[in-house]
Order: sequence, then C-alpha cells, then structure tokens
Amino acid sequence: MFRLEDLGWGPFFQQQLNSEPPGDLVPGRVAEEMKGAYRVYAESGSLTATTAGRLRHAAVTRDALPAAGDWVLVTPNPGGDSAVIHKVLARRTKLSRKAAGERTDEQVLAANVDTVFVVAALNQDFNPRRVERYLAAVWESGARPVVLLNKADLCNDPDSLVLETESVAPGVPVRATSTVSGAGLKAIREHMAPGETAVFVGSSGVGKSSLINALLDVEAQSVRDIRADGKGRHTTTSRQLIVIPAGGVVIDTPGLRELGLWDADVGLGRAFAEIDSPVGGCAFRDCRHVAEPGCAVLQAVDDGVLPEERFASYRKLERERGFMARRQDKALEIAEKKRWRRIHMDNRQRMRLRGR
Ligand SMILES: Nc1nc2c(ncn2[C@@H]2O[C@H](COP(=O)(O)OP(=O)(O)O)[C@@H](O)[C@H]2O)c(=O)[nH]1
Ligand SMILES: [Mg+2]
Ligand SMILES: [Zn+2]
Repeated sequence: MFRLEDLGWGPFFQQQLNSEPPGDLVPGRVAEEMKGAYRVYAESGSLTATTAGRLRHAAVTRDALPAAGDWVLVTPNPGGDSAVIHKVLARRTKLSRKAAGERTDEQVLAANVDTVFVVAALNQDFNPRRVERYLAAVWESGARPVVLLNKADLCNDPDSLVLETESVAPGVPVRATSTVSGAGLKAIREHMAPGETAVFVGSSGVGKSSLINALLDVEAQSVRDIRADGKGRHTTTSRQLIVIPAGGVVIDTPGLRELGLWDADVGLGRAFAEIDSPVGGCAFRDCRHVAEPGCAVLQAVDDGVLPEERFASYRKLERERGFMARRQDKALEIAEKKRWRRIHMDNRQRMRLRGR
C-alpha cells in the first residue's frame, strides 16, 4: 500500500486528472521497467502492469511509452496484483539519452525527477569530461544536478578533485562521498525533500546502489521491510524506484556504458555557462566561437583563461548535439510516414470488411 503523496504525487498531475475524468482508471507510478512489463506502485500496492495496445500503437516514438518515474493511469485487473497501463501523464521533467545502438530513439532514463545525482568514482577512471557530458543532459532535463565524487576513501586528496570538478560544473554543488567512511552522506540528504524524487546516474561500479543503501541505512530499522528483493540489500537490475521513509523517493539506474546526448540545446548552454555567455561578450551576437573575429571565447582560450580541454569538450558535445538534432528531424519524418501508412491500411481493411 502506498500514499500517492509519498510517491511524489502533486498538483501538476492532479490537474491532468481534473481536466479529464479518469473513469475507472487509477493513478500509479512506474517503479521499474522489466522485460515486457512494468512494476507500478498504486494506492492498492505494487502491480505488475503491461501497456494497452492502443497506447503502444499511438506511440510514434519510444519516449511516448512509460519510463521509470512516470505517472500512469491504469485499470487494475480482478485479483488486484496486475494492471493495464492506458495513459502516461505529461511529465514534469525527464532525463533522456540517445538509446544505445544505431537507431535514433530517445530513451527516458527517469521521469518526473527533481534532483539528479551524477555519481563518479575518485579512482583512476575519474574523468571530468564525463561529468560535463552528464551535466549537459541533466540541465536539459529540467531537474537540478548535484555531483557526487564517491569512493573518496580511495583518494589521497579528494578536496583538490572537488575543486577541479567545480571548475567544470558552474552552479552545481559538488560533494565528495564515501559509503566506506560515511563522508558526505548527510550532504546527500540535504538535496532531498519529502515529495521530491532524486535519481542516481553514472557509470557502472561507481557506487550508486551502495549510496542508496547507505541512505536507507541512515534511516530507521523499518526500512528493511521496504526492501522487497528478499535479500536485505538492494541491488539494481533495471531502474528502480524506492520510497525513503523519512520522505522522498529515489530512482536507481543501472550503469550506463555511454550517455549519448539526445536534446541538449538548453543543457549545453548551462553546462558551459562561461562559454555560452562569455563575460566579455563576442562581437557577433550569434557567434559560434569557431573563427569569428572579435570572439571573446577564442580570446579566453588564447589568454589561457579558458582551459583548452574545456573548450574542446564543449566543441565536441556541440557537434554531437547538432548531429543528433539533424538525425531526429529525419527520424521523426520517417516515423510519421509509417504511422500514416498504417492508418491508411487499417482504413482500407475496414472498408473492405464493411463492403462484404
Ligand atoms: N572503496 C569504496 N568502495 C565503494 C564505495 N561505494 C561503493 N563501493 C564499492 O564499489 C562497487 C560497486 O558498487 P555499486 O554500488 O554496486 O555500484 P553501481 O554499479 O554504481 O551501483 C562495490 O564493490 C562497492 O562495495 C566507496 O565509497 N568506497
Ligand atoms: Mg547499481
Ligand atoms: Zn564567440
């Protein structure tokens, strides 16, 4: 049994019900994407749900299907532990990436999140360029980013890496954490609030699940009943939504091998704020900082004020963004054509049946 408020329900979603009476549909939140089904938390409890055929057919693109964190409207089946998803409510925020592989598809990693914890580990794999990439996607999502540099216990000088990371994350809180020493764990709680949702993202093995476990351990004993995997500890197989007893919801994600940018129009500008709107100002308002005369950004690189690696990182992500935007236009065109072809074929079949 769940209270919708504990799961993050609020006016934004309530309004969507008011404008469209749900009939026998009830709201629930997608806790987990499984193979061919979803785990949905509703007032009546945890439900195994499949999508209605109508919803699947109407979904021109993959992002129209439910993702972890989505609020959906379901009809519970008799018996009460399964359900059918009929509608995905409009999202307040969504963290997306380009789906892995060749296809031009948007994969929603988590929907309706308030805070995204970008986790990196302070070991030899640590790479500020990866943090920049994540931040571009997070700023685009509409959620607030927080960077956690985990495994601080393995690092001689975590403070200097915090400073270095802050310099590539303008306006973003950066904290060193360790699930071994307990350092920084309180700081994580400070970025969470009752009714809010946080998601943990980052490469595999950086300690996302461990951090969530540590958060739960800080809480009361009753937490143990909430872990439904039977093993006592929580591990990630797919995206999972967990209600924190003291208030708030967290979504764990499996490690991502790559985070290809999907949309990052706004996100890149915020992740690279000092480049997008340089203090001095470029001579041309639409300067793309390539070879334009009077470019303040190129000047800053020349003067050594803007590190070359940072500028190169911006250029690389900017090219990737432009490439994706062009591919998306093309893919949408193809999807629309397919949809109309299907509608025409359905119609023709209907006419033929009627003619009999
Ligand atoms: N030394 C150290 N190891 C950690 C820390 N956090 C997690 N680990 C270890 O890192 C490994 C991967 O952790 P896990 O939480 O599964 O990472 P995930 O893939 O990001 O969820 C496990 O062996 C953890 O015990 C930490 O703060 N310090
Ligand atoms: Mg994990
Ligand atoms: Zn410029």
